Amino acid sequence: MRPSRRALPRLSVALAVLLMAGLGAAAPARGTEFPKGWEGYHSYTELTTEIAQVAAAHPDIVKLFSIGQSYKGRQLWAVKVSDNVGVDENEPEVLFDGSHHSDEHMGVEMTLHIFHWLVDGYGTDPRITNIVNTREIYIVFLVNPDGAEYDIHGGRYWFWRKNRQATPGSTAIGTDLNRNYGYRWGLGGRTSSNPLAITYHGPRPFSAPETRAMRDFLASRVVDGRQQIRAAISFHELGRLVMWPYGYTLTDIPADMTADDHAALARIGRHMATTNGYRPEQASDLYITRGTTKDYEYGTYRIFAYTFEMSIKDYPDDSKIASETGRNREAVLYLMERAGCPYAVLGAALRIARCGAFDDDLEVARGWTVNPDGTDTAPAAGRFARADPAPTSRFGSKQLGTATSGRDVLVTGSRAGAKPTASDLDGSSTVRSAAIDLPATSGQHLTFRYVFAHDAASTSADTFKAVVEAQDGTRTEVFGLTGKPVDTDGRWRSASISMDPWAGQTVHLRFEAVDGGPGNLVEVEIDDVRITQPS
Ligand code: 3K0
Ligand code: CA
Ligand code: ZN
Ligand code: CA
Repeated sequence: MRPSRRALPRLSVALAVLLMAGLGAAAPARGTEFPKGWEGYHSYTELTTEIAQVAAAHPDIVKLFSIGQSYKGRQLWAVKVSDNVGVDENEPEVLFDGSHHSDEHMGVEMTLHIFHWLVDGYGTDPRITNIVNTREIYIVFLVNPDGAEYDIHGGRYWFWRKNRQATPGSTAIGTDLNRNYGYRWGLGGRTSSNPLAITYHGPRPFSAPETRAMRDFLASRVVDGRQQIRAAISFHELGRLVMWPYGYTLTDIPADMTADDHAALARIGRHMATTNGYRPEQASDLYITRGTTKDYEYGTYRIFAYTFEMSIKDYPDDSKIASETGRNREAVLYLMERAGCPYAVLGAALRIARCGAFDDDLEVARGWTVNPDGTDTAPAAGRFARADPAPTSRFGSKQLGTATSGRDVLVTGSRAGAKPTASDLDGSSTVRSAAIDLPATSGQHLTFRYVFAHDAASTSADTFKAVVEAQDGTRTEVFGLTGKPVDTDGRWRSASISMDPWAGQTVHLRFEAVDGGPGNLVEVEIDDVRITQPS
């Protein structure tokens, strides 16, 4: 829909045709089939054939690719579905994945159904058409194909959950892919370091090729420093649950989650559960886990990530595929629609504040560059960094140990050190944001929270500025404070600046702090940098 940003590395039509031809050649005459009565489920070969056919029939909105290979060398097939599918447009992205656990075959049927809803509804169903035109939807159909094939070999089920990877120093096979992600990977609850266990977390985070492929795919969706994927569902079985992060802790809002995120995650999760009849809950309410997909997606990128546990029991045949996938249709469409602004479910004020051209609670990396011009004079320990600030005090509190959201802020000299001046600024430091595309509409405001604290030895040589850098490099100071010889304690304050002069432009934000005298103390902290929606 919106102007193109950059061309994606994509499979050319010719390459896609070659790929499909190659698949045909490599596939056995008859692939592994599901046990009798379950033939309606898709084996890996059937899945491969079907997604290639559907992709070939809809080249205008589907791009077929592989995010990598399984341990046994199977392609991990994925599609992108969107208008102008060959272009990486500036549209909110959504990710669906199926069957990290290979005996949870309904996940594959779910991702296939989502694919069909999108391509079949495009151009006929206005709601689907709108979603495809305004979103970029990624589907990874089957994260664990080796396990899935193993699970059905020989005409019976083997109840195989893990991948089929050899474990160093053990005869045991397989890692639980939903314990192998690298966010707070470790032990806790139903997570095991025993290679024999069905919840074996692997010898180290991302030891499995399948989770590495997911990790690398997620990383590839960071454009201009910012993760493009806003929402995700990982489909599992069983129990009919909608679960949001975190799984690693029973705490509802731990330090690595903001209150706004928790409220929106739970609100969206509860709404989805009203549409499919599932039970909504924080993942750890089921049991504690570490290294799961959604903990990684939210923890690393602040993706609104959910696990759906499908099905109410192990079904005796394939007759429940249509109803079990169909009951998630509304939830899936709803999440794709919410991905444009998840915070909007919390009301208009949050929608305006948090869904403009820029929104950074500083909790994860979003493309700030320290010392962008190479001219900073502050020592490394005194420069801006995104960090959990240590409190400092000298004649009252100076650097505050709290953030206005979550845990982290942009701060000069985040550590307290042995004495208050130990990690002092003592020079100049600058941070520059990633590129920000401002819509051509008036009423957008740059807002941020800040602390500017100094001791009584401060002079007008101590400064804190916000600067807008225009496309042509022109820099305009839009906010500035200077020091005075008065002891000034730290306090979180708010700034709001009109961005009307730059509407329609691509800009960078800069924050510049200068400590003009080595004898004094200057502390600067910044949190919740936003450009509001147009009024
Ligand atoms: O992702 C999660 O929230 C964890 C739940 C998941 C698991 O990995 O233990 N349940 S399942 O194994 O029964 N699909
Ligand atoms: Ca598009
Ligand atoms: Zn599962
Ligand atoms: Ca923060």
